[in-house]
Amino acid sequence: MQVPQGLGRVLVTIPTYNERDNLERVVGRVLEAVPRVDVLVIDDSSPDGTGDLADTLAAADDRVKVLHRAGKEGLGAAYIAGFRWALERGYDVLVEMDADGSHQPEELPALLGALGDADVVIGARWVPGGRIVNWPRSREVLSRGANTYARMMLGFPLHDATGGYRAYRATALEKIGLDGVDSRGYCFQIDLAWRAVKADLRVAEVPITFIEREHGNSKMSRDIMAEAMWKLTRWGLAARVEQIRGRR
Ligand SMILES: Nc1nc2c(ncn2[C@@H]2O[C@H](COP(=O)(O)OP(=O)(O)OP(=O)(O)O)[C@@H](O)[C@H]2O)c(=O)[nH]1
Ligand SMILES: [Mg+2]
Repeated sequence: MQVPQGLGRVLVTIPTYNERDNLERVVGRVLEAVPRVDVLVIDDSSPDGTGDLADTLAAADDRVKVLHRAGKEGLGAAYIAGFRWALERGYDVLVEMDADGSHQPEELPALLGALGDADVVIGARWVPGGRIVNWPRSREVLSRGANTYARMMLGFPLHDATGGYRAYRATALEKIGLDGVDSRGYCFQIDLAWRAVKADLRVAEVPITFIEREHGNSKMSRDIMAEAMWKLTRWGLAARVEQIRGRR
């Protein structure tokens, strides 16, 4: 698919924590897939030196930028910092992508293409055409379960609200407003999807092939799951209460 001409300046944001073995490859693939984008690595002072590697990549290619953060504060906080950085610098489109190779840079044109008639595009696994490679059954059950729960609680039509391969128009992020977003783990993805739906933005899902990481460690944890369950329940109940109030 062709990347629409009118999209403006595109920034691909890649949060990293200990991704030394993955970073160079993913950045190279992004720049090859869509040469006209910039890439922002958001590193939380990875002990394995990912931040230094990012600096080396930035020194070699103007399109690569680095945001160093003082310590590990979770994916959500890293993305918020990256989005603010990008909005301050006038980027028109912001993409989220993991560093671990799970999200295929070669599918970026499809995500950007779908922004032609959407404000937010989610690369989705749990839609026709979506695929998963190398996930244990337990991870699949967890992800499908979280998404079913999200649909049930929030009543929105999305199939992969936890997915972290996305493209946002800057105007969409401005409308959503980043103040007050405090979700840290996967819940950050659901949080922004939910805010986008509530703000009447056009949210589209395009099928992607998600490939489990080969190098490095997962940051998935019990805390991250607990946060998602608790917040989903709270948001769902708040939406019901609002609905009931509106009906009176
Ligand atoms: N800056 C920053 N990046 C993070 C943090 N936690 C995770 N990341 C990055 O966010 C992306 C997604 O994290 P992953 O560890 O792949 O999480 P996951 O997809 O649940 O786990 P896997 O199953 O191993 O892929 C990766 O690029 C991580 O390096 C964090 O606290 N700060
Ligand atoms: Mg991953």
